[in-house]
Amino acid sequence: SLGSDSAKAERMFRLMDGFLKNDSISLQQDILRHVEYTVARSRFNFDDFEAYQALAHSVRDRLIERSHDTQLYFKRKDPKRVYFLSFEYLMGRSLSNSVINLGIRDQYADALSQLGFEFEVLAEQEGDAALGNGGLARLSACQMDSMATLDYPAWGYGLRYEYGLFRQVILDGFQHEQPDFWLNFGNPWETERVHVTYPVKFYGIVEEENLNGEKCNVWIPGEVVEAVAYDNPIPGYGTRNTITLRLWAGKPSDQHDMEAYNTGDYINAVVCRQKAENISSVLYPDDRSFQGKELRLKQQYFFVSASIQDIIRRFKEAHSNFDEFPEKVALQLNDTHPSLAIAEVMRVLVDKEHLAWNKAWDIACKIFSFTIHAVIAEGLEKIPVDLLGSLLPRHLQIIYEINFKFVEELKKRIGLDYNRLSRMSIIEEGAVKSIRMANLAIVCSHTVNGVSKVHSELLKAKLFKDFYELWPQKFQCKTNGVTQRRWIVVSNPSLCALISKWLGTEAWIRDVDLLTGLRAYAADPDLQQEWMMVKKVNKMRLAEYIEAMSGVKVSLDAMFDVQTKRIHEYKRQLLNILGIIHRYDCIKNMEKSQRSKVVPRVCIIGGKAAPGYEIAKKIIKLCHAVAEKINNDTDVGDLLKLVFIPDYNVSVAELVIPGADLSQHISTAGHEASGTGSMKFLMNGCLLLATEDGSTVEIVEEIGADNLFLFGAKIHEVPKLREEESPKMPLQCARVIRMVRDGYFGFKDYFESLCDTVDGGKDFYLLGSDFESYLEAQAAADKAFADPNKWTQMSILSTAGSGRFSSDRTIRDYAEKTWGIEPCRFPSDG
Ligand code: 6GP
Repeated sequence: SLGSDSAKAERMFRLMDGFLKNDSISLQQDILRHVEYTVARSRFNFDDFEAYQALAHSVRDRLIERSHDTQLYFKRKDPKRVYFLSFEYLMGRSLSNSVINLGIRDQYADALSQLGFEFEVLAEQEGDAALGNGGLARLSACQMDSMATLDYPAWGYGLRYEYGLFRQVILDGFQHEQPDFWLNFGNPWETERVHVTYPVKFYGIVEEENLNGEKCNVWIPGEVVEAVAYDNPIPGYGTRNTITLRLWAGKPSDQHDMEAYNTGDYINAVVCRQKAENISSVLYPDDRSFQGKELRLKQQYFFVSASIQDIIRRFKEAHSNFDEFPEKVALQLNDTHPSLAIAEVMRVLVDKEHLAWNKAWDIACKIFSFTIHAVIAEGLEKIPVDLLGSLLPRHLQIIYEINFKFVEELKKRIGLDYNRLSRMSIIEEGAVKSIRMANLAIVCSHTVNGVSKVHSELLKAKLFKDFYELWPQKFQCKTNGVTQRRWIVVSNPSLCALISKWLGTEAWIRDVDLLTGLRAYAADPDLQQEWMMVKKVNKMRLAEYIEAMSGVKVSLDAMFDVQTKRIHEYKRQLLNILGIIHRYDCIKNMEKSQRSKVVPRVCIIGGKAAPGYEIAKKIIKLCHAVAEKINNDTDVGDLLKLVFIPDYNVSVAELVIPGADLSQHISTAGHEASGTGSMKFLMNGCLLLATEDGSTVEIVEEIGADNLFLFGAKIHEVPKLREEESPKMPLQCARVIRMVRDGYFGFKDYFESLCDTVDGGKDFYLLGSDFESYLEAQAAADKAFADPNKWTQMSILSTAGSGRFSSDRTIRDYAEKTWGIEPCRFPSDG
């Protein structure tokens, strides 16, 4: 016998000879061991991909060790935890980020070189985990990194889609979508937890039963699907803490369908079960347009139900009284997608734990907080009542009950103002009676926040004015941030080294406010020289990539002008393209002698369009048609190039952002809730050309208006401009649209409806109105670029002022002001 638990632990520890070691020999041995026994290739014969797999597994071992320590420690300390519920995460690659956060990148690079491999080359073998669409999803990933680094006791929950965001393939200038079966080559980072599974119920009926004289609702489901956990470790930087992103996948359940098997229709029964597994198979590729689709709703409930069961199980391991629940649990709703969690918590507390309704509601109202990422009401999810009623009959009853009690309470507060009551109701009457998920989330959450100052103000003044007037104390602002670990340290190692050298410390990687220290050297010729060199190296990398992807050779002396983000009318990639046509037209019409004054440009556009978004797809095609014309015009040569970077994703962003001189964030004012791409460009010393929208307003506060190029209508001017009888259409703008309409770039008929959106009488996104001011801002950028020292100084000041836009700041703010949690750091020196 092994005797006591501690003796057992002691012996195991000895058997394992302590924990994994990080010296070069141990790392080499580990990698080879994984080549031989995990990848099952001979250690005398394996290629780069197999080397990457073995390397990833050896890193994973170290992550697992740390995550065990972290979880055990959390368990022992039992702090209040935050559970971050998000339907989407854009994690990208994990290898470089992991070894950097573990602090063993150099050791690995050394070990690999002794084995005859290069770290960077192997890192390129990794595919992206793209379980999300755009800003919201990448924000979740950045926030996980900050939660781990700041030692918060946090869990991320989400769905393990088998197909991530579609791959964008461009054929003849048109976008085509291809499935992203990212698991095809295995995913070395995740661990399947075969024992962590929960049944998730759908359909069926609700019956009233008598339980010890009390009425009680029992939901008899029509379908049960099993959710199984896949754990993904998230290592913090400069700490041993490693938290978990737990993603759920569908598995057939044993609980159901026994009947079918017994009646002999075996094959059909198996096929039917497979359908159930499909719940988690594919990510919806639309950001912000919702459709009341059953599968989408099933996905939402599936992930919410499994997560809540897991959270309650963990709570019950240490507690027996639900009064303590709000002291131990904070639940963060990342947009409306997970807001069924509210009804689910109520169902579990009332129907299963048999708490009184009011008591359960009181608890629910103390644990939920809600972040809104949308600007327009149309962007908010509404679920048809019929759909919800058939899929989740008990939840519909619960939501009706919540709404009934809310409206009764509201009548007492505001009287019988029926317009207002119907605006605020969780149920929307109308052609299709629906549930307003945002209203449900606001009614229950103790805190509601927008993602930038202007967005948070808009929520209070417009979108949720009624709620703000009722509960002003609920409304907060949490300006987004991004993690400097991924967006400087991982993606721009030369800049990282340069910053550390001039600041004399690496401490800014955890304490990003230290970046302001760079301000003192912004005019220093030595720093400027080195800063320019770093940019040059990154531009070289990007130029090579561009040539490989599109065959276009670009000059490193040109200004690299980048707009990469999802394609949306409100983000105005079309304004950018029309501006490029104008630039081309000007060069063509210029005296040859004047051309030497033109600042050469490489315009880079990238991003995906939702598969059903016709106008966005036409914008992509127009970009290619214009590029075709310009890039083949030898008369213009290096003065102007236009390239579209296909399949923009996290790993492409890591290459593009450090190589950009200028980046555009040119949404019609009042439409971008925050914008986080701009923050990544800013950190990398890229100058912004932007409208005063979303987080740009706060960037201006940090770096000053003379360090970026602002233009366009302001938020408060937009409604008035839209009301004008005939929209403003300056001559230059009319002229470039004419060129498109006349077939100058081909595809005349195809582009007609696209041109209509601008000069068809409505110009909803105000391209015409902002056009002249856009050109002026572009001219100012040209002028500044022509003075390299001035430009470099602005660039240094951009990085120096980017500290406020770290997700570390955002997460600390959430932890202190919203979640009420404290750091819980595993006691070790990292
Ligand atoms: C985006 C917003 O459009 C963007 O402005 C913001 O920076 C980002 O969220 C993070 O807050 N929204 C989405 O990606 C989305 O899908 C439902 O919203």
